[in-house]
Amino acid sequence: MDDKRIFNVAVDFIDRNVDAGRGDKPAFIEGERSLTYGELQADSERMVGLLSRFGLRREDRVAMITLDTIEYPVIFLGAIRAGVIPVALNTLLSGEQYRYMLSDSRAKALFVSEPLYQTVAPILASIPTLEHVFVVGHPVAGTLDFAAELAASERGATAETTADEVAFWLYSSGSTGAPKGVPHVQTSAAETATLFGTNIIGFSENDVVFSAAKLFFAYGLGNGLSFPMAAGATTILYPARPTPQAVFDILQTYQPTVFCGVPTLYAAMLAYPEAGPAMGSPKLRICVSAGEALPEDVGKRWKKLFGVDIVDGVGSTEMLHIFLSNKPDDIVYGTSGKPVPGYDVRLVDEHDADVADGEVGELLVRGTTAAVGYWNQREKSRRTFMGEWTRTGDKYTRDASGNYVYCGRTDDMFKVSGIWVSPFEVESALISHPGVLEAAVVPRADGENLIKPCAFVVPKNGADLDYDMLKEHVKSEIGKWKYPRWIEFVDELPKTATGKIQRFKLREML
Ligand code: 3SK
Repeated sequence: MDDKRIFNVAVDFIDRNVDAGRGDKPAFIEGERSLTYGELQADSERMVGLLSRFGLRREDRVAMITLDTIEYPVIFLGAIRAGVIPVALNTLLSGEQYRYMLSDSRAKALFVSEPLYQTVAPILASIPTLEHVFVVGHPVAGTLDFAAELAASERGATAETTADEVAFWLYSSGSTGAPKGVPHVQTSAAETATLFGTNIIGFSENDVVFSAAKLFFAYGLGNGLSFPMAAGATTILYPARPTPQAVFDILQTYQPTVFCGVPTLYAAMLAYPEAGPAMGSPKLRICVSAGEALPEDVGKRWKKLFGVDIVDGVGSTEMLHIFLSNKPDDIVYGTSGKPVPGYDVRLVDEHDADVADGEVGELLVRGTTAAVGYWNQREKSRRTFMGEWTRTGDKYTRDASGNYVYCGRTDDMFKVSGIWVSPFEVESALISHPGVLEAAVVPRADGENLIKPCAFVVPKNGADLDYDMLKEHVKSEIGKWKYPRWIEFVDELPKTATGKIQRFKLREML
């Protein structure tokens, strides 16, 4: 149903906490710096004034290429407070990719962190719709100094936005094709916070969260901003790359109660030479994983070493956060769990007919947090946003207990001798070998032009692996016919900025 209520998510995330007496409580901590809920209220209102001073009006778009520093929530929520739409961009892209997104979104202003300015500087003059560039951090000649401009701005009033009005955009990169602008409405972030943050993870004001996934990523935005703010909790921000060593340092220094990572990071932390209980946070109560399915072996080893479970779930930029998930008291490693209450899912075949338990189908999801569509990409929008149901592009099976088991991206699945092979299942079997750090499996034609699995394997430091050893290991784990017929040993796997393996690049290499 259309929702015309006055609703501004900045009010819900900030003012509600101040009104509840949390004005002096840190909402964000970044190294030596912190920002209380009260300071965030004042700064986000000043951000409204700043936008107005520079002629930016409700529904205008402003781009953010902003690291995870305490300015991030000020810019993001301040713009939303003004009814101006922040477009959060991945901070790891190239100048050309930014040229595309800045042109596509027609953002009128850009808020860029100083360390990233050099990447965008060469393309800025080629974007006629961009009127102002604010640099966050050390001032850069020829640009506006965000801190100085914010300090010079009066506090402005919150726009009376409505629930169904667009609040912010993210960009979905997908594995191929041009990135797609994904507009989300005012209520979506608050709803993900209730449905997943509160109802599944049990976020409360007592929590301190660290998300290795950055705020520009839908997964990181929920973990590090929407969920803790909806609960009045505190987030630890870390602007640099979250290496295993850096994450262990953060866990020990800030002692978060909730840690959110991605499978690659959990695997790398487990492989870290000194990894052990003393390296973790003594207050950690739960970990969360998404971005890719968590291999069973990684989840079980993590629980054994650190004594804390990882709640593995699946979400998407299009749905804003996780809609299918394990639950802290119902964890089945190797599965993505069950639908998060508030969402419905279906598994369908190529004719959109529901498949039976145990059969592979494409996952469709229905829920209130779906994006409005893709910006200016009508054909792709129609294919993905099919009325109430949203296509995920993921293939799954459902077991007899109702748990969903990931098989691979629709584009990554392949048939061997007429039977679907889940690259993820073969990869999980490879990863369960103690000498394997990471693995990716793709189809490859043999001498008779028949398709067989081919694996790319990243060995753990110092591991002495060979083909026969891994072949026998996979056969013993998942049966005799799915083992890789070829194994290439590599130093790393191609991945998206958010940690998803780009199997299409490996297919192209073959
Ligand atoms: O990839 C995921 O599983 C995910 C989870 C939450 C939000 C966004 C994404 C892409």
